[in-house]
Amino acid sequence: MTLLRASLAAPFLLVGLSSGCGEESIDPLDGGGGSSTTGGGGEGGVPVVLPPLPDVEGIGILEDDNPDPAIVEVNLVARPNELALLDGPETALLNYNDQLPGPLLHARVGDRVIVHFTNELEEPTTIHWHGLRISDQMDGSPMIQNPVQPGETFTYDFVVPDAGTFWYHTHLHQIEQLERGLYGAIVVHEEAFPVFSAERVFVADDIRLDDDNQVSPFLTSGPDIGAGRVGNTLLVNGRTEPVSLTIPRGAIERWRFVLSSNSLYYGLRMRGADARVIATDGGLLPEPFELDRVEIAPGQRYDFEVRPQPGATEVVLEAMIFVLDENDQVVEAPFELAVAKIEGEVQTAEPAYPEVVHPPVDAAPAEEIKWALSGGVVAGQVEFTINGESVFVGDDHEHVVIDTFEPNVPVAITIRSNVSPAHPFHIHGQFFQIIARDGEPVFEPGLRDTVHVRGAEPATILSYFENPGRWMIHCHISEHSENGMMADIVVGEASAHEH
Ligand SMILES: [Cu+2]
Repeated sequence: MTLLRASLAAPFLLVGLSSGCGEESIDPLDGGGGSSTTGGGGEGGVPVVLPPLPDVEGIGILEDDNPDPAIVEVNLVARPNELALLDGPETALLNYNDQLPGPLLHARVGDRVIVHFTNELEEPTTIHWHGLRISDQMDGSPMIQNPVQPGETFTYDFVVPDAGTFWYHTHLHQIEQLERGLYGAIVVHEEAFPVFSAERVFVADDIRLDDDNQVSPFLTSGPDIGAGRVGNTLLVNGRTEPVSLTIPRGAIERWRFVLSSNSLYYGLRMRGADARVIATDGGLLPEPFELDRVEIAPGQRYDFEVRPQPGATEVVLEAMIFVLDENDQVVEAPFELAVAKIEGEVQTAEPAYPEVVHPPVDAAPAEEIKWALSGGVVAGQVEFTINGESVFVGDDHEHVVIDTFEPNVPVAITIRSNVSPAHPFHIHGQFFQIIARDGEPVFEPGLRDTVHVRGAEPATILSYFENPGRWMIHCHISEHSENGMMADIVVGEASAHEH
């Protein structure tokens, strides 16, 4: 059982926000960041120093080696590692900086992030910064970046344009590299971030271990390919036990949740707390909403505002997951992910949320297109497709651009599947909003970079394609993407550097 640092029992002190950097609206069309060291500027242009970033508890943080407050400069090493996940033998994994998940990349919107990456694996790899709308040259796409070979280094260098909860992970040989642990979380704080009594991050995953606690062999046919490999052991922040912590009465906390699983999706719910969804993949919502339960697909994120209920003794975050019961029937069962004992008391000021405006979803789309997800067996090999195209990433990968978009023009895309139970479908470098399922409008507020396309229920998304470049689109189930359910789109002018 992992025990996180207990919350402060003393009354929480609000970090002073200077008047020069109070509420700011977020321009959804402004991809740029600007310096984070100074706020709006006081009288006579005197720079206003922004408050330090709050602690984010739950995962060790990447050490920032750069004294410039506007630059986060870190070192990441991917290499084989062994960790004690269960009693008995340690599990052979692949990790970033020998941690599972990899260490937390923590920045403020507008910061420049420099990652000195070293590949100490015995195979090539890249790092994808899932959800960051950065340059396609830094996106970790093996279609653009030459994969980093064993023993080689690469420097990722970009400005983070959006605040929110994101994650990073390998984008090569993903079936095995991702399952073995090459992923980590990213937290980017708003310039004038709402202040909570605590912030926590939870990264949930599952892994399939054999009787010797080793990662089970990877199968090339059957349900692992059809529906995606599912583990037999749940992991939260790299542990097989629910996260154990304490939360004081009167607390108002921000819980950031990343689902890094391969194909397992959760119904998330909370007991003992008044919880609201305050952010999705693309950051804070214009209007938080309350939940009994929210659905989360692989690759997606939610931020919750959590307030312990007056009569409760604990706050429990749990996942409803479909499992097989003893009669081999599919049933939904609850799994505790985090248990917070309510201890002590604090007084917490109401968090001041910045004004957030999302691109309108009621605008008539300039274009309505369809992406058909399909698959079959071709010459004895499973092959998944998008609009009939099958793209493989590997040593002799192909380049297939299935669509080209004008930047900042709304396009509605209906994604339909006729193969496999579901596809968590990810678009690199862009945000979109989910506007309909099976042709019916839905209430799924917030910016997304990943949409769960469930079988026989087409999902319609609306995107403004605000970030020019050449971008991958793919199912986030590794067995699907690596067997062809992957393609590229181009927004604006095609990238100058491709190979
Ligand atoms: Cu899929």
